Amino acid sequence: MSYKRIVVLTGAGISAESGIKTFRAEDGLWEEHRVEDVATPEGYAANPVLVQRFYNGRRAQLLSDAVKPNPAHLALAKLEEVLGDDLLVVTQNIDNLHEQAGSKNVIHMHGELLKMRCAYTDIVYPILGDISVDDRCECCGMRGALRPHVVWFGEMPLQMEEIYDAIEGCDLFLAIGTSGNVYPAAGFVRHAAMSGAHTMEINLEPSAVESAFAEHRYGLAGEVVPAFVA
Ligand code: BJW
Repeated sequence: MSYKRIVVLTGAGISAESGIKTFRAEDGLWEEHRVEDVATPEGYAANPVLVQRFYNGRRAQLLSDAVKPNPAHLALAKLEEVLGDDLLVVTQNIDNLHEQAGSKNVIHMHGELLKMRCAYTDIVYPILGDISVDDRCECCGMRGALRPHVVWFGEMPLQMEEIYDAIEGCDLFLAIGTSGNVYPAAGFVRHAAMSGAHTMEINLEPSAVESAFAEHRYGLAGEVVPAFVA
């Protein structure tokens, strides 16, 4: 690997072989729900019980023994052992499979499933079980204040300044397992290319922004990523 500073953007496709459904496949994560109902602040305000149940179910799945990091997560963790802080993983995923694989330099731009946040104070807490709308928040004592620590449509993704700084300083921008439908993440490739980085997409199929990438490798992330970083 001749690249010195790498930013890897990961999406749901990297966790698919670990048994976590992607969003936009036919049997995807939103199959039984309208996106507006479970992934917007308006949907949460209208039916917090439904939204908490949706995330409680995904949390239980992540914590089950069946879900483990796959060779793509492991290969990126191994690459970090070589590059240290010069490898940054920016993930849109709210699972913790990169961390389980051993990656340390990870930004969760769409939040984390194993955290909750007080809607009034923005204090973030770790969580290993269900959240209920009846739970009292530790910091403000209010019932119903605790919401999933995730970024819904219309909300600002997290750590954007750090992400853009890293993209501007990288010589390789690699996107893995993301459909390129959701912004600002889908726009990172253009930013990286304009900043002079080589850009590569690894995905099952061409993404919505595939024409912005200089290089493409199509196939299962669990096979293509280890082969690429080896
Ligand atoms: C495999 C594989 C295998 C399968 N191997 N590959 C009009 C134009 C532009 C933007 C907008 C617009 N109207 C509104 C917007 C903004 C909006 C947006 O983008 N909307 C679009 C629908 C158009 N964005 C926002 O609102 C964001 N906020 C924002 O923009 O704030 C303002 C701002 C602007 C500029 C700078 C900074 C801020 C917030 C977006 C929040 C997204 N939240 C979600 C839910 C998170 C919580 C949760 O998990 O429940 O994030 S939505 C969902 O989509 C989730 C994902 O992270 C995200 C992306 O999905 P991803 O990862 O790409 O998954 P899939 O399923 O789409 O694709 C998987 C891919 O993997 C596929 O291609 C498969 O082929 C592939 N694959 N198996 C390799 N084994």
